[in-house]
Amino acid sequence: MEGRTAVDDVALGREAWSVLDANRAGAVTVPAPGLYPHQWNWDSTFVAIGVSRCDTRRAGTELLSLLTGQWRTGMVPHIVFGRVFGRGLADGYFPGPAVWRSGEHPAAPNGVPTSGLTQPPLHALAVWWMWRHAKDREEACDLVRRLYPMLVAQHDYLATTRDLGGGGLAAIVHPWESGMDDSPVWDTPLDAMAAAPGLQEDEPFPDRYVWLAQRYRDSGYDPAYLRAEHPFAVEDPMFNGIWLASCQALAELAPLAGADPAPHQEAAERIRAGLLERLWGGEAFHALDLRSGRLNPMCTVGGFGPMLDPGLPRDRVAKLVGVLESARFMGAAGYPVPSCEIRAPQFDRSRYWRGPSWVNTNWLLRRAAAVHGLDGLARLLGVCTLRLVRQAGFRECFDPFDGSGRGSRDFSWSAALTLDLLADNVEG
Ligand code: 2M8
Repeated sequence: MEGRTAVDDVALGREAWSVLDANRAGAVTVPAPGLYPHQWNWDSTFVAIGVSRCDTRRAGTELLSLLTGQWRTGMVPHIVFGRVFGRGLADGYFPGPAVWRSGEHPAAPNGVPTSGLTQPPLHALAVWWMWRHAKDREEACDLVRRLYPMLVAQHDYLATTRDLGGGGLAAIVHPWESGMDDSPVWDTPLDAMAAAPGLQEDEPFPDRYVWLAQRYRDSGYDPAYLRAEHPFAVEDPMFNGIWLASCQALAELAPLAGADPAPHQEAAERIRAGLLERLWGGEAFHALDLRSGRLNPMCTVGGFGPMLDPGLPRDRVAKLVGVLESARFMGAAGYPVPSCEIRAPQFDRSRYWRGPSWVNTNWLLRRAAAVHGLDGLARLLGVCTLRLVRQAGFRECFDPFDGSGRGSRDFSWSAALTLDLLADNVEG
């Protein structure tokens, strides 16, 4: 499903639905059956956002099934393994359940194998999106009431176990938790880790990733180990910008669940203060390596995450938009938004998260532009994203210069978020 010259909106929407149906196994939509045959955390939130435009029940089912993997600590794992697409649990994706061994942990759900890491907490925003767009209000309110306590537990986990820096932000403890796995932002902390006992200095990156996950597992997924010893602890602006937006969403949903919105508003304020005090680098937000105490100088698409906050001061928004629209990002890309600034030596137009444009980050930046009333920018991001999928298909990511597709074909979040853009009639 690619390489077509032009497709009208109705046909494009039909193609998106058929991709989502083909990638669905029971209640779960997997990212891409060949490469990622299980349920992934933030992928399912993007799927829920897209399908909620006309199928509230399917959006709710997607999120509820992801949350069957939630640990009693509140942690929502980045992969929930299942017997899908005819594969056994053991012979599909690596690292699979045998590496994570979630079944041995007392806080993990019984009988639902998961990873031991999390991913960006977009869930509450996805539930708010579903509620906002639902035609059947009663059905949507029921879903909100069911999901609300799980979302609160997730946020509590981040605010306690993951505030490793003590500044109100959540730290990620593995690049996989960022969702932007191979971003050059992780190169420095991963290089610093090379001196750790038990790791070969010239260990290739994929093995370092597995080694890091295994170290955390071998600690018994222990919060005290994370705080004191784990070699990778980074405060990431996209992860925390998404968390902030989800706190605001929870505050809006609280009355539907008969709960008090104030704690979520206060949490959002704490995260905003943390972002401004700890991650602002003068013209964009940067990742803070808690082990070295240094802000990473790289400017990537993740640095725009805090723009999801409508309360971000206007001078900061103006600076961020200046960088985003410059030749460092959108200004020199035919098919924005590149995942890494173009002038950086680490920029690579074809390698995952080191240059290509992605539908999900475009969607997040479009949402960020919209919350600040930047209608022209929001429209441009919507139009450019639809141009990508019209020309190259629902690919996993795209070359930012010529728009050609990269990675998996028929990728779920690219299809789902296309449905969301079409529902807004961005080209109309
Ligand atoms: C990619 O990440 C997985 C590990 O979680 C991988 O590289 O194997 C990332 O693009 C991530 O954002 C995404 O959630 C996942 C599944 O689509 O693939």
